[in-house]
Amino acid sequence: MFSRLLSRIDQRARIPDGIVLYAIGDIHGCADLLADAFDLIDQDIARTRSGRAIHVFLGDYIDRGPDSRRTLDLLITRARAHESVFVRGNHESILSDVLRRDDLLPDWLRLGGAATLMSYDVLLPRANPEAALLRRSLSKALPRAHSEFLTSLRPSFTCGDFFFVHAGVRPGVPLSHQSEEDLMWIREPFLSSSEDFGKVVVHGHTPVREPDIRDHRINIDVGAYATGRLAVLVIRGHDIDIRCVGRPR
Ligand SMILES: [Mn+2]
Repeated sequence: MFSRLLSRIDQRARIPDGIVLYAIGDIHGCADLLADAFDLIDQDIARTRSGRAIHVFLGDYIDRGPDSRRTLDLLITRARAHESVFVRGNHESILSDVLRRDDLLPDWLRLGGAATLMSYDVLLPRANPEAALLRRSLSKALPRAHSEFLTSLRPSFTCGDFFFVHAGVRPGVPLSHQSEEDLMWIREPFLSSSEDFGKVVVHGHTPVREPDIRDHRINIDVGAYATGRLAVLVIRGHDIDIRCVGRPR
């Protein structure tokens, strides 16, 4: 396992004393990297003997990468032993919709859904996959714990001065009035905005070469499925660390 301290910055923003928060961005079926991230977190917890540790996962657990099924297994297992918050990504949203209706299958496959089907041993015909048939096969192949996981996801999570979300927020709209669609999908005008959103927005969804840390937002999606790296953001009081597991750069 490789880990490297990329950044330690002090901001005015903080979380309440006694809490250490671990945030993980877009995993996209990279179960091995997720397991490495858990090792890193376990070492950190053992080393610092932290009081209350909260894991926050920023969504896009599935699709594109090789092992969506095992990723969900790891997340569900982790949550049994650790206080965990699971935010909904646009990929989980599409999968939930695909399980209910047939017209979104082409969209899902374009977004890497075929890798998820394969991880559940659902065969995808080479030409003209019939949506209704695939939907039934997938529903049958999906363990109950996984479908419950998909329905349990939340749009966002707030801790102290931080707002955790999959994609971002719409500038000009209070955090309490954001649409779920924006929280899961937005890129612009969020990414270019220099607005003070009221909290530091911690997000993924738009891959960056290195974690992007600014005063008003932090992007920790380093594109795991394409780069072989996964970032873990650690917040303690007003200290922020970012570490990466996986391939060294
Ligand atoms: Mn996304």
